Amino acid sequence: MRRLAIATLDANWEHDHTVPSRTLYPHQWSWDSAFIAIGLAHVRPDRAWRELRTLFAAQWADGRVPHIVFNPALRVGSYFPGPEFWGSAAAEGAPAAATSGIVQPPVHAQAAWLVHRRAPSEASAQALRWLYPRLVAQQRYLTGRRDVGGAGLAAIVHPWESGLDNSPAWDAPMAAVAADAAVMRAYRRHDTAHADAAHRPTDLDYARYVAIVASYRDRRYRDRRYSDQALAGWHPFLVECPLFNAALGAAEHALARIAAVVGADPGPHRDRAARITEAVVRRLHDPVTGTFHPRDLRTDRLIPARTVLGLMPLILPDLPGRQVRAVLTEACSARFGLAPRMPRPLPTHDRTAPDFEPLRYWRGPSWMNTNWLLWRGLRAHHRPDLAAGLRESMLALVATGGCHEYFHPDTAAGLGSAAFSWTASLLLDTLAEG
Ligand code: 2M8
Repeated sequence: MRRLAIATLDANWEHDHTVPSRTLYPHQWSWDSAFIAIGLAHVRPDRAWRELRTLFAAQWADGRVPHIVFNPALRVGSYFPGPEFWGSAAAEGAPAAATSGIVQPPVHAQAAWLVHRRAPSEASAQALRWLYPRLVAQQRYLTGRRDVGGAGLAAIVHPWESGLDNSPAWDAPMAAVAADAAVMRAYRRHDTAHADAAHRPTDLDYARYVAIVASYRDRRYRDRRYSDQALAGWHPFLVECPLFNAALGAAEHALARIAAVVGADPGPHRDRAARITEAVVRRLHDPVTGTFHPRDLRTDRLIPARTVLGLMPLILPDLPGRQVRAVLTEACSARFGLAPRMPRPLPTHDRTAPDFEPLRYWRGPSWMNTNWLLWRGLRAHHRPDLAAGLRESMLALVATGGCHEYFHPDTAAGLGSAAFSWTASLLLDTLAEG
């Protein structure tokens, strides 16, 4: 399995970054690169740092780290929506490289810390010194311009920013976005040429994805908080996501550790981490369901769907005991099946829900990254029994399905891309840290 993982990562290496998949995602993706660096640290540490440096070289002046950095050498049409659709060059403060204008969960500080901790050296300390101000700027952007709700959390402006694109969590806010599936006749989807359409988002989903991007792009991705351009006034999709904000808080914990290495003050990071955890609990925890839910800022209501997103605040090391227990109850229920002995890792959606779809992307299949995050959270909260059960099931998943992008949650049959980078890299980390 280790050999398969290394071969997958080597085959997906593209001169200064790793593509998530040669067929489906041939450019550089933001949170993929963070997960990839974590695995590369075990086998190709220089490349792990290169991966993060390449991504942050495309950071915008306002601190946003774009979710895609486009490879200019690829032909037009190698991914949809491509650089011509995003039009980043027209936006103020965009880098020279063509990028998207949206972000993904900020798991990069955590990744940088793990890469350094794996083999601390003068070179890794130097890499941290380069990254530290950039990671701080990323946090500043997210907790500043993106604090649309005014409570100290970051709002996502597109389902793609969550990383769980078509999660049932987004059905309600997406239903309010005006779009017609027929507009997709004007475009050529790239994903359905490489993967089964029944395993991917629908055309109506895509029509809405495109409409939300167009709305943001046409305002040149401006998102000042207080002005006539404030996102709250016009943007069709604004949500506080539990995974995204748990990553935001965990990043401050990682930055506190990084600060100590680079000679900066860890104190402000610890303070910010505490404030984010408090806000995640206050804004996103529902004492009735016991789990966390996204908050739709357009209605100021919690979104009722119980998806794997609701378990992700477990990655916050300072999550209060009451919420830790509640999340574990949810994770160990029939909805998700966490146990000291479990045949399969957690699905991405509540197995008992009527809209659970075992084959469709983020609406049911098991993914390595959400399970890896939970595994880390279980260890942080001293549940070695559950962490061990989950780890075994993750290894069995890849042993059965290979380094696929996602997996049937019962059979472990591989779905999507057959050579997917973060499956390979997180497998390496899971194997190493047994
Ligand atoms: C998927 O998202 C992209 C859009 O960003 C797509 O569907 O084309 C998601 O699984 C996302 O989490 C991931 O980062 C990306 C690349 O692997 O693919």
